[in-house]
Amino acid sequence: MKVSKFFSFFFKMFSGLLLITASISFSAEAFASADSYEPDNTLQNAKAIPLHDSRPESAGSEYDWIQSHNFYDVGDEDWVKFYLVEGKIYTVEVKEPGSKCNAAIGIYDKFGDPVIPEENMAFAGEKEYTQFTCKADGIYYARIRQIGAAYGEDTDYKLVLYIPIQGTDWGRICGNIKPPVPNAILSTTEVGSLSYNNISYYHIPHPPGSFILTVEATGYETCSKPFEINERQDTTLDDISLKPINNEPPKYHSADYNSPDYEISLSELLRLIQIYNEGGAYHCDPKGEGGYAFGAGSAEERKGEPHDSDYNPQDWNISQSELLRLIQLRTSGLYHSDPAGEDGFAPGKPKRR
Ligand SMILES: [Ca+2]
Ligand SMILES: [Ca+2]
Ligand SMILES: [Ca+2]
Ligand SMILES: [Ca+2]
Repeated sequence: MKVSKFFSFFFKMFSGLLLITASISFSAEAFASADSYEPDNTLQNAKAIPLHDSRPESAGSEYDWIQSHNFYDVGDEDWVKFYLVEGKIYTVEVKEPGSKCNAAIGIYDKFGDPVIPEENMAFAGEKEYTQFTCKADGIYYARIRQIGAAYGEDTDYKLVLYIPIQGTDWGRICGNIKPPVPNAILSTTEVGSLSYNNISYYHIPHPPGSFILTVEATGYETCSKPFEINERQDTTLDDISLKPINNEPPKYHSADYNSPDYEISLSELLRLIQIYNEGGAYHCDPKGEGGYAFGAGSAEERKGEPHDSDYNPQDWNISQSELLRLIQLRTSGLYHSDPAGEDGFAPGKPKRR
């Protein structure tokens, strides 16, 4: 049958990719260890970077949002994402580079199209930066890649995103988002930021005056909060409680584990394909990639939560149709939890009923 031929090709291709991935992570041990933001080699795997507060009094604080990266092995590149407000100037800077770090910085929109030409002015061991004016509110990406053949030792660098003309009268707004959600967009007319991982605390440099903070998160009603901030002051806002759309708290699919963000990345899909290719049987394993391991395991190892992809029937085995369902959720871009969905999920963004 044509369809099965297509899929055997498809799986062969992915098995090849898996081998490549496995060999990269193996040889990495001989060089340097991966930075804590890996895997982040694609736009889809980009990790959020909040806006750095460039005031001297914020230097060295826990929330200065300076990220430590490196180019740990051949082909490593680092993608970050951030929310920008129209008409403002932004800087992405690679600072304190190791002697072999020769970074180029590219800025991309959500479609992966370059916003400005890639910047590569400095030599190895020198800081690099790019500066640009944002043309429309939205999420943007930076790709930091190594020029030349050096990887591993001495390729480390620090990465910051900041507003270069941040006024001396700026203060900052801080507070908590409940529940903590990754990639929530926090924005005013002046400044925007993405919440980082599952940290509920936000901490954003902001000019003084009266503003409205808007919080948008997948699966939740958009929430607005007026506030006032005085010159050079820290203003702690009341907790922001996000209300689930249709009163159904969003739930992540267990395939969506690195990172959980209502998007099934290629590497997340590959993990399920890997289980399928190994025969489909799996069991719970807290130390296994994504919380599961190959093979039927013991009865004890099948007492935990089954994988969300194992639903038709739930038999501790991933069938081809169950795998196809995950491909469908991935192809739609975002997915969401939906009790009416065949597997408790549905493609696309949640809609109000
Ligand atoms: Ca890296
Ligand atoms: Ca990387
Ligand atoms: Ca994901
Ligand atoms: Ca099954």
